Amino acid sequence: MLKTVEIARELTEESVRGLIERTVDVIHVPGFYPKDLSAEFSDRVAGHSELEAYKVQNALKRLGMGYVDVGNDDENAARYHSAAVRSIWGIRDLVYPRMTPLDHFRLLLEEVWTPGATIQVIEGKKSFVGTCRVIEPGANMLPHNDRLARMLKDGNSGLTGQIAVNVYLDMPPEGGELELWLSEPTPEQDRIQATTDGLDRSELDAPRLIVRPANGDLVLFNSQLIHCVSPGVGGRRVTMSCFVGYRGDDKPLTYWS
Ligand SMILES: O=C(O)CCC(=O)C(=O)O
Ligand SMILES: [Fe+2]
Repeated sequence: MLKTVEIARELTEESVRGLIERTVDVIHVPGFYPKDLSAEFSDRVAGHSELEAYKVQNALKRLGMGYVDVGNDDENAARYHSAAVRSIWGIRDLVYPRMTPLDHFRLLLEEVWTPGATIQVIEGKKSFVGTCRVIEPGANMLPHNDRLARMLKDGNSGLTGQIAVNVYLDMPPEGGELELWLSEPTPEQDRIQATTDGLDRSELDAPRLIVRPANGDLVLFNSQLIHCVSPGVGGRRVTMSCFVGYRGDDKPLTYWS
């Protein structure tokens, strides 16, 4: 029999550990960021001159290059790292002196996790953190999982767990839900993802858990498990996100985008 789904409503050391151990399926904190500020921040992100389309799917646009866009290319890696901290500052400036939702999250994470939390270093350099994504209505994302080691040349990140963090700033009137399969890809499915955008939905069962966050909500889930976003209807979908890396209960967490 399938176990019941476990939803935590608070960001605590236990709930974070629960995601890693898979005793918690999702952490969903409603009203994490004020609704009025979510609307203002989304407008600034969506109207930003540096908003870039993903190389492969241009209905997905983003502010801040994610490590996923490096794609094992040295020039892209150099571009990613040289812009990393400047991009963090650029996004912070959009609402300064108020806080972005991810800056608030980074502080809370440091406070709840006993050994603390810090920016992930990749190949000796600081990472960017806080990608802002704008997804146009109808855009189709493929089911996938996210695992830093798959993107590294030596295939070794030192992480034993990875969590996806999203703050939902502007949700479409319909669709745009977060779909969670609560299962890991097979080794074959993991391999497929090294060279594609994701998995064929028709080859998977139905998602086990569907989360529909409201504007301002914070959601964390285990990114090593298969997940997807359903196409939005009737409006854009704006989020701010990062990953959190885990390497043991007695080690600091790290974050990057
Ligand atoms: O936007 C979302 O709800 C999830 C996006 C995603 O795939 C991730 O955060 O890893
Ligand atoms: Fe993902």
